[in-house]
Amino acid sequence: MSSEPLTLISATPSPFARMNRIALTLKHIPFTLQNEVPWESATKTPSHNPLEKLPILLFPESDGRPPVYDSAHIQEYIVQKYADSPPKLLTGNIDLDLHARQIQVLAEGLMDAFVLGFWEARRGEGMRSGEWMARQDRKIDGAMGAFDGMVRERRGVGKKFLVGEELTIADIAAVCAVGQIDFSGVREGWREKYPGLCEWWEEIDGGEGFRDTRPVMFDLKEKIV
Ligand SMILES: N[C@@H](CCC(=O)N[C@@H](CS)C(=O)NCC(=O)O)C(=O)O
Repeated sequence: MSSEPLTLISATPSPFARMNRIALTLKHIPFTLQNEVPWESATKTPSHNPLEKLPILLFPESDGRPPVYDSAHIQEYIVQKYADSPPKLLTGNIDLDLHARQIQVLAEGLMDAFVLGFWEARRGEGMRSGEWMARQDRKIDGAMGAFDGMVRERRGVGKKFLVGEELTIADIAAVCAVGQIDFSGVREGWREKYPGLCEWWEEIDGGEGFRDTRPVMFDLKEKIV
């Protein structure tokens, strides 16, 4: 195995890639960040992932190992491979970890709905489907409500994190999903609607690994290719 660093193909606003960036940073795993715009013709994304999506984790060329794609799949690799580098990011209890991964699934569903709604909104007048956008909105609102409920329940029993006693992939995923909603401005007033979720999110989002990975918009120069 090579001692060269891993490469993460990422996009500056991507909440999916942000989950992996946070895990790599917290575990002090050296990696090179390769920022791309996956929607444009110059992107290298399709040469590593037939689904043309990022994040993608690349091993050094000399390793000959194929790329790893899908944020949850990458997160699993990071957690398992670097289990000896704290923080662990899972509890080691099968039922609690099932719950942590479930929260990660929920967060990714919110992010997917956000991306689908974002592109639908950019379609020309008359091309846009109100029903499709409403469907995505429902998913976003459903997930936000669910996160709020979880945070209230956990705080009610004096717990800081969503699962177990320490930060896990569940907290990372939920913070990235809520961060995407906040950053994009698609839900004005969410902070007032969910004050507990907002307070919880702000606290974790202000920590190491989170502060320096907050989303930054890129310039979309091309019509989607
Ligand atoms: N399920 C994927 C979703 C990743 C995703 O949607 N990434 C966006 C960037 S934020 C992308 O690359 N989209 C390009 C496309 O859908 O063609 C994951 O969790 O990694």
